[in-house]
Amino acid sequence: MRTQVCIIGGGPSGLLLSQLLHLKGIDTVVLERKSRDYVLGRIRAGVLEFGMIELLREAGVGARMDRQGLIHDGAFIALQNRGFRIDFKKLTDKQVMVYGQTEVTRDLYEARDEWDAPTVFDVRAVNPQGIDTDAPFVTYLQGGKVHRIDCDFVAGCDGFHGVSRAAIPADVRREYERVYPFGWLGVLSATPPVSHEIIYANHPRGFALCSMRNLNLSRYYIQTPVDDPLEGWSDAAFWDELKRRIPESAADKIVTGPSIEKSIAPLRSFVSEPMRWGRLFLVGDAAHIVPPTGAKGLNLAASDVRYLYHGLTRHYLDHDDHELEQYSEKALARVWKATRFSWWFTNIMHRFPDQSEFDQRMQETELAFLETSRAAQTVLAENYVGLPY
Ligand code: RFL
Ligand code: PHB
Repeated sequence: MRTQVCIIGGGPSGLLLSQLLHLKGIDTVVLERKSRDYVLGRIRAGVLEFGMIELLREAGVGARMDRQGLIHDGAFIALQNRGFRIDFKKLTDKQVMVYGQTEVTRDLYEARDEWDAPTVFDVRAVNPQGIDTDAPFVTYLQGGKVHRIDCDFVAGCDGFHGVSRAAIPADVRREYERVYPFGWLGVLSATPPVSHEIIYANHPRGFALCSMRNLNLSRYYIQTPVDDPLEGWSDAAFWDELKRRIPESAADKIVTGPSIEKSIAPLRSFVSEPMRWGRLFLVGDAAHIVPPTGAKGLNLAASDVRYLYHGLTRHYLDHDDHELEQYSEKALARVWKATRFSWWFTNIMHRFPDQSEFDQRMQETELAFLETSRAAQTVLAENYVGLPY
């Protein structure tokens, strides 16, 4: 088989890139290791930056999002029984939208159904080859047979555990990593959210987050030790712990219910450079991971997609490779800024096991400064709604 751009990974990055290129008449094939149902069953991100919202509209998949997504003008920072609000709208004139990654992915798969887009599920042993030549190709196993796709470019959209990043020679690649000594235990429940805006709670017992997917679906998280077994967390234990970490006014009115999904996610910051090697381009989690505190992971994937989509469009439609050549540099500049923001927000909101009294005072002072300084709040808001592309 032959295509113009072979896309490894059918998560949000791969699907959005394929959809945007299709609208410009550029052919793609998407190879996905799992089934469609498995991909749609993963509960992940919930907050879309305004830039991603616009990109989804441009891709022709914004209709349901515009009907069902919840526009948020701000968010709360809770400090035990006190707190303050960051008003994104007032400070930046921009807003974010709460619309789950699951829904974004569903909209993208449904859009693919309309043009019979080539998607190969349940692939094994995916191997990008010849990426430093003019004739790259990707081989994979399916149904016990080896298949080969010849292409002009390979887009590695296969997430943190994918194969694409490792196709860049080790002596070229530089990886930067910080692993945090805690995880997030997340629960999804079919209950009305406790607050109409997201609450980020700093508490001596650990961080907690109250979020949502829609007006009858809540998403809550609590910081847990990184090696905590999930089996130790009954629904009752989760709700008890969450209530202890959020302000009493919220704890008193929270509606609890059985968990529909419960999982623990480790927290890490990770950046791999460069994001391009020959004819291979890394996109999204394949190249970088941020802790979820700033809600940046999916949004960064979208900004990578946008840079690559513009580069490939210029290549095919205008025979101009300038943007493609700048892909890695441009994407990484934005990635590092979001990495900084997510690291900072994680540091000020969580309890670290080795936190000294000095570290604790610094954290309290960061929060006190944020509470009282309009400039500090503007910095947070500017990053939260999304830095310019
Ligand atoms: P994905 O979603 O991991 O998709 C990669 C796809 O590639 C497939 N794959 C392969 N396919 C073929 N061959 C191989 N060898 C393959 N290896 C893997 C996988 O099956 C998968 O389908 O990466 P992508 O597309 O770059 O998207 C990135 C986002 O999923 C991720 O950044 C966000 O979910 C991060 N994230 C959040 N981001 C936000 O912007 N806002 C949030 O509020 C937010 N909350 C979160 C999050 C991530 C979380 N977890 C569990 C990691 C909350 C959580 C709890
Ligand atoms: C979510 O709703 O899953 C969510 C919201 C905000 C975050 C992270 C996750 O910072």
